[in-house]
Amino acid sequence: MTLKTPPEIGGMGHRVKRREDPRFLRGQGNYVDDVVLPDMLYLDIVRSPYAHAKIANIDTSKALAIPGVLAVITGKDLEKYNLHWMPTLMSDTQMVLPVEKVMYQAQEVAAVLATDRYIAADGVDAVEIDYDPLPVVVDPKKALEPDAPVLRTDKPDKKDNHIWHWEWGNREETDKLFSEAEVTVKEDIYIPRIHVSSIETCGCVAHFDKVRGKLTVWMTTQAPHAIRTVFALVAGHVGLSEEKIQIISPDIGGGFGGKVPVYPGYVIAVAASVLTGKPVKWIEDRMENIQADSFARDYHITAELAGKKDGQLTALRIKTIADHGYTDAAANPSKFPAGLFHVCTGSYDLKAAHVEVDGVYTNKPPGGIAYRCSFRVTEAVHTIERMADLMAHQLGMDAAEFRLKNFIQPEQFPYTSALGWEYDSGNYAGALRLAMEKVGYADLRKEQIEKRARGELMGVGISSFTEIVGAGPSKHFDILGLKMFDSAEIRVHPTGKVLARFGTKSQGQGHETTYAQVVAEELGFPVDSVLVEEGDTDTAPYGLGTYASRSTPVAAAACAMACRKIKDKARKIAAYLLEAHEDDLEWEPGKFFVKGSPDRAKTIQEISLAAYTNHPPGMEAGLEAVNYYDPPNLTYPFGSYICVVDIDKGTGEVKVRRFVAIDDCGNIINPMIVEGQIHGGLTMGLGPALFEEIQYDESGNILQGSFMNYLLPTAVETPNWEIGNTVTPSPHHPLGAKGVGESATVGAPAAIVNAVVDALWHLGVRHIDIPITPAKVWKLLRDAGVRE
Ligand code: MCN
Ligand code: CUN
Repeated sequence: MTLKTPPEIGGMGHRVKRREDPRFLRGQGNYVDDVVLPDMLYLDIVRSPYAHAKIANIDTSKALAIPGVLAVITGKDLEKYNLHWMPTLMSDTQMVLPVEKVMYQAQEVAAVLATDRYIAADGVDAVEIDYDPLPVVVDPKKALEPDAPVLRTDKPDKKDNHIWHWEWGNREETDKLFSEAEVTVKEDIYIPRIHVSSIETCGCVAHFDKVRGKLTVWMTTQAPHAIRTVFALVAGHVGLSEEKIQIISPDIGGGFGGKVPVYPGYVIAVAASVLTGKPVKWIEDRMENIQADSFARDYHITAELAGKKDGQLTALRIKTIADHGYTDAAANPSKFPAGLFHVCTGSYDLKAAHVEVDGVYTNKPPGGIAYRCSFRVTEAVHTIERMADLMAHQLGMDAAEFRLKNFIQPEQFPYTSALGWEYDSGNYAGALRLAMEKVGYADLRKEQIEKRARGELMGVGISSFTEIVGAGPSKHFDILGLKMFDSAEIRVHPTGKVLARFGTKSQGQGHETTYAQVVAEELGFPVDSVLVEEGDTDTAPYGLGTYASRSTPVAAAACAMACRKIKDKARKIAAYLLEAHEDDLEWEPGKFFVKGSPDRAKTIQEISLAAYTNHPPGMEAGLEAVNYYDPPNLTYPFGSYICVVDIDKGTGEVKVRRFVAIDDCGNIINPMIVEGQIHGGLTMGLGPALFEEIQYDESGNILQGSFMNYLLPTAVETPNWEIGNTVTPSPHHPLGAKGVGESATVGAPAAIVNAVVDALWHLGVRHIDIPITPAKVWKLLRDAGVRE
């Protein structure tokens, strides 16, 4: 990309250092737990040891006897205000605190309010609860059997554990193509339950000012405005009205989707503050975070792919059972119960496809999206990239050659996929070819043949993914009815400095830097003179927040559009000051000048001052603009990843020797930030591929409830990421940019699995579910008769 602005201005394409980092590096960030208010009380939560049990009795007397414990809040207390249940983002219902029974291990059962955090914790230990255990359902397939205990007894009409059935695509045409197919492959793929492990856990400080009737909540949320509206809708009847609710999302220590949902702790803290009139702080500990907050994935997929003997793909058919835990609390756009799973045709030009998903209740924590994936796209990508590899291997074709044969070609864009998405732009072969060149693909294949002859296990795996981000166009995308636009409000001060506010909320992505770069690009103000603010609902314009890599596709677009309104007005002011006609003015970053006489110019700073001191008669004073951007389409970033693995025959350990990642997110605002996003994203793809999984035993006990047994990759396990990029601008985005925040996490796991299966294919291995642990590989090797 050619740069339009000089480094002193620092518009798009400049590697501007992150302006937020000095405060983070010096420990001067302002996170929710840094908020300390006078007379603040602390809340801690009593959690259920059982996965399914009736609550026979709650005895709070011993807890209340502890000096400093002020109250123990139970479901019965909230029931009086009809606040014991709340709606989920998918219009299901979720308990704030239970009145009758608990539905998963670690569920909130009661809350202790005390003068000190440690006293609150002592209070939690002293609450005595009698439970009558009930039969537990952990396996979603068993949950669907006719004799399975019905879990949601709170829903009088519910006679089973089936939540919804959703299907998409052309079933008849797909079935027909399958019946005519020369080759088909079929595989069961389980994508296990995993958990976001952001450095900062969830929490809030709720402060209800009884005199002013105003509720302020500092909260770890990715979507402050939507939360404000939800609070007003849910608690309007107890007097919380939207103009008197202020949600402040201060610095956030990682979101990754886990800070989209409303957790009971937030609601209880708010209720406790409304009741006492004092500020109440609630901060989860690490184990509460991993055991009770929203999970990701947990998709049991059966996929089939059809094609011809020459390798031409024709059709895809998928059936999925989605384990949602005890309530469907996924944070999907309302119309899409399985998120954007129907982007599962990926980068391939298929004739038809059909996908079915059934949502199921089990005795597990609720959720269904979080972990750096815009609404089930990781599941979709994993499935199609595994299936494509399976088909290539089955046909004895090279996996790269097979992909190149089936890719949607550059001239086919805008391309309508077999499942109805309109892909905006792409050059899939370009990205794959670059990755092959960078990794030295042909040589690796030779090396593999030699090694195999020597009995060594080496594999090369490809993932050529298509992402779908930037929700979304209002005709299809809403959350609880709120259309998924986003916003920018830009004010230029008289001295030529800028305040820019957004409806999104950075959790580490660097918005304070990149949005300033967009302002610099559009208006020529140096990045350093642009202050970016987000996350305070009293000041920021209404927006739907940051998740699904939507900030660049939606809010950065709003920023560009608002800047263009300002520029139109600036041009008029400049024309007035220069006594020239508007049409005779030309723009170069930072100034307007009269065509042909470059020294007759007015800088944007001079124009800013004039907007308040010497503006044209009849024109409104000031220089500011707001834009609410409704994107015409989503953006479809893509990439090709190639992973090389070596497998230890003795231990079954998989070593990622090389990993080349070529990404394309259209035009780039800040290459350094994008590289950081990809490095982090790749590591969050490596984790689920090799280490991370949350399992439950038959009684519903969580088996990976702490970092002792939930493995996260550290620097030791993480390979050297070799990254690169191509640039295929988005034709509909004002800056030509696409989102990038999740691409690497979405695309990486399939490359790793494909590499491992490639290394073991000759031993009869066809598929391995993630995480690919040494134990799984060791067993496959021993079953295949491989000796150390
Ligand atoms: N960017 C850019 N040029 C582009 C695209 C993006 O310079 N063409 C920059 C953006 O301006 C922004 C960053 O890259 O500074 C990410 O942009 P984008 O892809 O629009 O994603 P969001 O800002 O909406 O961030 C959300 C995304 C998601 S959904 C998860 S999950 C995730 C991710 O970001 N969570 C993160 N990356 C994270 N990074 C950190 N540090 N912490 C998290 O919680
Ligand atoms: Cu679902 S992880 Mo990101 O969309 O916040």
